[in-house]
Amino acid sequence: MLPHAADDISRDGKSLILAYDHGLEHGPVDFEPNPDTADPERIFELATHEAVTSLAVQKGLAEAYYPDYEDEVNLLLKLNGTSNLWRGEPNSAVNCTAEYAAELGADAVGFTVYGGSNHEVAMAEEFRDAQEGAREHDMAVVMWSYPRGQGLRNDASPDVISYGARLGLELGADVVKVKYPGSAEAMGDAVEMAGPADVVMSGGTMRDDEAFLRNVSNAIDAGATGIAVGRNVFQRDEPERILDALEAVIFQESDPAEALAV
Ligand code: FBP
Repeated sequence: MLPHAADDISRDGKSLILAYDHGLEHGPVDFEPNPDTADPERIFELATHEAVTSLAVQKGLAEAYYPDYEDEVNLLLKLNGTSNLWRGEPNSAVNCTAEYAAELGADAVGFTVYGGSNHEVAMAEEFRDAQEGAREHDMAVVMWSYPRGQGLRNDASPDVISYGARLGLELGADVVKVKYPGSAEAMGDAVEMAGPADVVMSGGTMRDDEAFLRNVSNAIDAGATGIAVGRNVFQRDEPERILDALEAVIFQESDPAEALAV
C-alpha cells in the first residue's frame, strides 16, 4: 500500500486531533469552564494521552511549548486563524508559512477555508501556498472546511457539509475537517465526496457524554477516520476520561455506552 500523507498524524488510519487554537479563535471565554486549560502546558500534557494522534496549535504556542514535547506529541501547525473580535465576513489571517511550520518540527499543517465567504477566492489562493509548501516538506495537510458567510444561510446542512468535504479533496487536502452533519447517512455522503481524503468531524460543544460519543461512533461507522476536538475535551472536568472513551470508540470501535463504562 502507498504511504498515506496523513500517516504521521494518525494511528491505524484513524485520528484524534486535539484542537487548541481557541485562545485565538474564541478568546479566554473558552477556558472558563475549566480554568486550568488557559495554561497551554496543561494541554500539551493532555496531548501525550495515547488517544491523541496530533495537537493543533498556532505558531506562538508551538514556539513556546513544542520543544519540550516533540518526542511525545505530533504537531499539527495551524497556519491561519482569526480572533472573534473580528466582525467582518468570515476570513482568516495567514499567521505562519508551511516553511516555518516545518522548521518548528510540524508533522502537518492546518488551514481554514470558509467556502462561500466573500473571501473564498483569496482564502483558496492562500491555501494553495500552504498546500504546496507542505508537499515540499512532506507534511500532511488538514483543511478546516467550514462553509459560511454571505449567501449561506445554513452552514450545517448536510449538502453544504458534503460540499465542504469535496472542497478539501479538490484543493489537495489529505484530511478534511467538517462539522458533524447530524446523521451517519449524511456523514457517509460527505465521506464519499471527499474520495481518498480522510474526513474527521469537528468536536463542537455537546455536553452529554453518550450523545456526543454516539455522534462520533456514527461518523466512524460512516467512514470518517476520527475527530478534531477541542472544547468537548478540555472544557470537561475530567478531560482524560473523555479521551479514554474517545479512544475506545474511534480506535476499537467500541459501543459508546461500553466505552463510558470502563
Ligand atoms: P471544537 O472541538 O472546540 O469545536 O474545536 C474545533 C474547532 O475547529 C477549533 O479548531 C476552532 O477553534 C473552532 O472549532 C472554531 O469554531 P467556530 O469557528 O465554529 O466557532
